[in-house]
Amino acid sequence: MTIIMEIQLWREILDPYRLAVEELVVKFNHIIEEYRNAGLYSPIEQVTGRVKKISSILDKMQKKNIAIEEIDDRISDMAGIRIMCQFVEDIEKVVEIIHNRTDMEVIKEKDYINHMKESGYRSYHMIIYYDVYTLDGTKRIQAEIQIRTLAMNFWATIEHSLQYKYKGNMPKHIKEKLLKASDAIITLDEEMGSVRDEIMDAQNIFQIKATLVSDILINIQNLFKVASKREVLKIQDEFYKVYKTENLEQLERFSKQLDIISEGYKAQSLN
Ligand code: 0O2
Repeated sequence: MTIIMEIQLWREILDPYRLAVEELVVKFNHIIEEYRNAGLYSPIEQVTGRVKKISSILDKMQKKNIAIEEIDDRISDMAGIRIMCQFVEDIEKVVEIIHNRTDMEVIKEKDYINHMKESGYRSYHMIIYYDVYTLDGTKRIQAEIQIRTLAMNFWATIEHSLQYKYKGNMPKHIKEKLLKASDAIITLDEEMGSVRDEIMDAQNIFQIKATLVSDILINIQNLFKVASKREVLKIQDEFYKVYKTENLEQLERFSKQLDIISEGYKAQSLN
């Protein structure tokens, strides 16, 4: 009986956090989509979220002497969001985006990028207030957002597993290896940062091309409904020829011409 009551209690406690994590992941993914749809480079590469495991909550309660009624206030990472960026420079852009939002109120920040932890850990942490709407009304909860590069994330994931393995007693030689690896991550991020503009250009071109091809194919498909099959096949052949040239400007020109043809058919069908 008590077990069932406790399970229900945990579900009640965790439900708003689950909702917050789901909503926040959707919102950050939408930011990525907005950038890409506009043909722009997204400072966010990837987003993940999790609700803290009950066992980890229990560990923290024990470690910090926190009572169950206090966990909403005293455990700020019950809802955790992780934002991965390609480059270190992107992190400050993401921090700015979060500051400018009215649905997320920043209450605490920790800059472990410029102030690396002794372990070698690097990441930018933000604690926010976020409102979720439940049957019981609005609940203002805390969520932790960790922002880091893909390389920093690689390091932190491995180091976290080792911390778990050695439970606070990590051998000195492993600690040293991790610090060395952390240095290598700093160098890697710096090297990547120095070719950032070129990488961004390449990715933008890829995105623009992908959007153009998708627009053209949808347009051709729609033309099948209104134009003669022969004409559409001719347009399709033309598209393949232009596509093979790998020339973005030609592809853009073709897309514009196709728009004009489609508009013509639309006008005809309205008359
Ligand atoms: P888990 O298992 O990831 O949930 P504070 O009470 O604010 O003084 P706290 O809560 O430790 O101290 O805050 P901090 O330092 O901002 O750390 C919050 C989270 O950042 C940690 O959560 C980790 O996820 C991550 N983190 C911090 N330091 C390290 C580190 O040295 N290595 C790795 N891999 N991650 C780190 P938890 O609850 O400690 O752990």
